[in-house]
Amino acid sequence: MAKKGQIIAGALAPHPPHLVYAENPPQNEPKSECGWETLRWGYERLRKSLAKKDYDVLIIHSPHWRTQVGTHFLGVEKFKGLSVDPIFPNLFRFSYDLKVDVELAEAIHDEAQKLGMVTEMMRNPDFRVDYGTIVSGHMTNPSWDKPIVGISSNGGARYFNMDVMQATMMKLGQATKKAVEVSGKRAVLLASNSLSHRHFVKESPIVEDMSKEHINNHNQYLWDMRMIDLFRKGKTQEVIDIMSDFTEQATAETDGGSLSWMLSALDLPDYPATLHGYGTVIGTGNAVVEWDHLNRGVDA
Ligand code: 2X7
Ligand code: FE2
Repeated sequence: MAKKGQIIAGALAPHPPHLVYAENPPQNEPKSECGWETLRWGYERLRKSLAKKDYDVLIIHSPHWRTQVGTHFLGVEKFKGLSVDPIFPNLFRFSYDLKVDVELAEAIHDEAQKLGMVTEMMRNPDFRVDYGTIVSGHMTNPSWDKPIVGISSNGGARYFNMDVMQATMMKLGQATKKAVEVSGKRAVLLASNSLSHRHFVKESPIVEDMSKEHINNHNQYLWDMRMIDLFRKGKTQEVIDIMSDFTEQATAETDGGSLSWMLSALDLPDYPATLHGYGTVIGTGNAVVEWDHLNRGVDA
């Protein structure tokens, strides 16, 4: 009998390019002295935790691959190219070379279609993979030795409203879960988004000067702490219930639906999540958080 596939973990895995810049991997041209350690150490803890569980594939939902009609999936086995952050080209010029689990991407695509979603496989081999997917993928698995499934975020929150977007993400989460179960694979889900997302508009002369790094304003911080508190208490239904207010009032990057998708795929966990790290990046709030779905959060 075929092995039953399962989602072994979900993680909030934010993608500020600053984190890759501060890590100095050989793929990234710009070099740094240091920076954003609380988040980078958080990712280190996430990697250690995931390494203990073993998994086959990373499924990444990214706010920076934004499709206006439907949800799209990377549909080519390999992508290679140079990813340059349009806002921070001084920090992120990353040569990527990644593998895609096209079979699983197609399975999620098909399940989503069955639920009435508008979907598309992206078959252009020269497509430039967005930096959200790359940064979350790199920070979670810097060796890139596992394939990914790349999922676009849909612009429905702006075109319609947050509730429409979130209802769609609930379906996408369930489609993801079903496809993973049928696949026989062990999957880790990454919601690639910051929490509060109000940027400073000027960089300090030394970008990694941590004496200049802090939250943009107190309101943003209060919202971040409220969300993290709910994650840690296992109250994810409440997270979903307040997602629209959070997104609007904290200018949060949850408007792309990554977090809603992941929580839906995990069936809205009522067990505690593990906070691996929190920190600000050019004023935005970011948390690395793991839902240990395999053990239902027993170590959290
Ligand atoms: O895309 C981002 C982000 N989400 C947060 C902070 C800084 C840069 O880029
Ligand atoms: Fe972003």
